Amino acid sequence: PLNVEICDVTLRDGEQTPGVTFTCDEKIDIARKLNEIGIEVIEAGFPSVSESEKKSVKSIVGLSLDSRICCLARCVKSDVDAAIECDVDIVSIFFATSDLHLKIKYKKTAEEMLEQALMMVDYATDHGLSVRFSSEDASRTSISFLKEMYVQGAMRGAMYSSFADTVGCMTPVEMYNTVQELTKDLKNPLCIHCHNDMGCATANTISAAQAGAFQLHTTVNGIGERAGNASLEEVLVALRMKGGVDRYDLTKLMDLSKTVEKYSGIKVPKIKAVVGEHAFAHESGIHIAALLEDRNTYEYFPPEMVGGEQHFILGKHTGRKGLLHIVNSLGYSLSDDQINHLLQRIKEISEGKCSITPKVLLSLIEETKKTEGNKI
Ligand code: HCA
Repeated sequence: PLNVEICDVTLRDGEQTPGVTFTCDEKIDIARKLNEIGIEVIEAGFPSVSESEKKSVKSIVGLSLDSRICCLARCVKSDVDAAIECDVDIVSIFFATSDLHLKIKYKKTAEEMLEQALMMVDYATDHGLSVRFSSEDASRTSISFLKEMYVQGAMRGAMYSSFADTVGCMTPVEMYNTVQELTKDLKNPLCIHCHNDMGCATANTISAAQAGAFQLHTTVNGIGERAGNASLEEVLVALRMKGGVDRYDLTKLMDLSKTVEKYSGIKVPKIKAVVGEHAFAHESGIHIAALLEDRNTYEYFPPEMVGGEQHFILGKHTGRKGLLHIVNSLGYSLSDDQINHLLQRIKEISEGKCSITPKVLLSLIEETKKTEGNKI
C-alpha cells in the first residue's frame, strides 16, 4: 500500500470557506467523526485568529482523540505561543515563499523570512511541539529554494516539510514531477496541501502520494478557500481503490459529509463524487439493465463501501428492463403492453422537465392499469 497519512484541515482551511463558521460544539463533533474514520492528524484551527478559535482548538486537544491535533501558525512568536498554549501535538509554521508573495506581503527576501521561520521552528521544538515546516505558494516557488528551506527546517528538528499549491495552479503531472524532485533530497516526510482552482485538487493530491508524498491534506466535501481543497472522501476512495490503503472506515463518509454540509451551509452538489446525491444514481436503461446483471458494470466501487446506496432514477433514458424491475419491486405486475405504455408516459413526462417522483410513478401505474386493462 501507499505509505501515506491524512491531515484533515476542514476545521481550519474548511472554515476559511467564505461565510463559513463552525461553533466549538460543531468542531468537536466533526473532530470526533474524523477520529472514528481513522484520520491520523486533524488540523483544528488557527489559534491566533481569535480567542474563541483558541478555545475550540483547546477543546479538541482536550478530547484526547487517537488523531494527533495540529494547528496553524505564521512565523511570529505570538502565533507559536498560541499553539503552545493550546498544547497541540503539531504546529504548522508557514510562510509564503514565492517572489510575488514575498514582495507583496512581507517586503523581505526569502532568506530573511527563512531565518525568521527557522527561529520559530527552534522556539516551537524547544517547547516540545512537533513542527510542520510549510511553504505557502510553494507551487510558484523555485525548487532550489524549497529544497534549501526543507533541509534547513529538518536540520532544526522539523518533523515534516510541507508544500502548498495555494492557488491551485498545478496539474497532476506537474505535481508528480515536483514531488519526485523534492523528495530526492528531503530529510523528513513531505506534506501536500492542494487547492481546487482548476478542479485538480484531488488528482494532484493522489499524484503527489503516488510520487512519494506522505501527509495528504483534505477537507470534508472539499470545502475551503475559493474553490476549496482536495476532498477527504475522494482522496480516501482513491487511496483505497488505487493505493491499496484499506485502514480507514469509509462507511462513515456519507454521514460525515452530511454533518459538514449542515454545519457549513455549503450544499454538496448532486453530482459530487462519492457523497453527492447522484453518486450512485442510475437513469440510463442500458446501464440499469447491465447493473441488474452485475453491479461492477457501472459502479467502480460499491456504494455501501462509503455508506451510500444505489438508486435507480426514472426519466427519458429509462429502459424496459429497469422499469420492470422497479415496478415489480413495488409489488406490481404489469403486462408487456402495460409496461410499454408506462415507459412511454415516463419519457413524455420527463421530456417536459418534470421528475418522476415515487408519487408520480404510483399514479402513472394506476393510470396504466386502468387504460390498458388490469392483468394482475
Ligand atoms: C493559506 C495557507 C495554506 C497552507 C497552510 C499550510 C495554503 O493560504 O491559508 O501550509 O499547511 O493554502 O497555502 O492553507
